[in-house]
Amino acid sequence: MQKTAINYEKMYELLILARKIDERFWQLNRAGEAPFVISGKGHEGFQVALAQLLNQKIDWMAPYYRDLPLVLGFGETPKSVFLNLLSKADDTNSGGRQMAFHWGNQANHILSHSSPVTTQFLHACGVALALKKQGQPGIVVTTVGDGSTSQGDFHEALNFASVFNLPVLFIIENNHIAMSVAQEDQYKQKDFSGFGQAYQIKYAKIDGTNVMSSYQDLQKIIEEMRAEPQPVLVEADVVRLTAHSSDDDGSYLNEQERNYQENKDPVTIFQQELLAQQLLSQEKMTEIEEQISDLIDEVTEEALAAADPAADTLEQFVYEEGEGK
Ligand SMILES: Cc1ncc(C[n+]2csc(CCOP(=O)(O)OP(=O)(O)O)c2C)c(N)n1
Repeated sequence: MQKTAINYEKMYELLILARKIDERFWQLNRAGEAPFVISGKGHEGFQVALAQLLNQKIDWMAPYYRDLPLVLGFGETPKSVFLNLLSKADDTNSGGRQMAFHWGNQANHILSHSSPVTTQFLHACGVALALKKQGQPGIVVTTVGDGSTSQGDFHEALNFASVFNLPVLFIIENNHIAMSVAQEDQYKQKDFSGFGQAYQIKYAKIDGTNVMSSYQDLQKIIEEMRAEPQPVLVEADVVRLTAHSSDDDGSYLNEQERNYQENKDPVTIFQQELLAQQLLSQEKMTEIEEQISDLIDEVTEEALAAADPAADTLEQFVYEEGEGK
């Protein structure tokens, strides 16, 4: 199969778009406009690569709350994620019903997810089973944090996908902390390869802070999954560059932990590699950054001015509508 050229500019645009949206979200939170922010800052590297490798026409996604870059790369627009943040009437995810960062958009093949962590792993299996039964192509990508591997759903999903040989790409975004609980207090293994072995699923560990190496690694995995449908477990090593959410201050991390994380910022790593390999010039990067900043200013204003859901629509989009339902 002929390989398409890697579009570094597109990946840089998505990376900067996600990072700058995230920064604006925090500003809106601190300004009292957005009640809650949970951030993918530090998780962006592999997501930007993965978004390029998926085919939205046939693939599906069951993401979790740190996946802003992934959903932006899978059809969500800057405006739609701002409307979601602010629970506005025209929020295409849920009309302002779902908690912010619980994306879901059938038209974009993005499953709405529940707040109990890891439920999306089982939903992904359901979609993959349907694809398989209907003889449709496509893979399902689902993501989760490392602490969430303690949930039963994680193990049920891996076992089910293994037994039924379902094309699910399970991704653990390992930022080595679950809220304020350190890795060593959550699980004993050094990595998650043992789960691959236990459930007889291929396992790969990738540097999720590095766009370029993530692209190479994920490309190979996805090509194999398309050639021969099968589940794969990927552990993406990432960093969490913020507190767990806007509701805590991250003071449980010591200085050494914070320094380590800041040195693994995916934006800096990608910028350095693009420049070193002369794939994008400093001028081009600055131009992209300025354009995106302008776009975000525009979209922020539009989203803030957008209408809130009307009270008499309260019961819409929550339960199936119609008589007797
Ligand atoms: C079943 C369940 N238990 C607890 C919570 C509260 N909670 C939300 S996020 C979170 C931490 C999850 O940590 P991890 O899986 O490592 O993901 P991260 O936030 O680090 O990306 C917890 C405990 C929840 N949403 N669902």
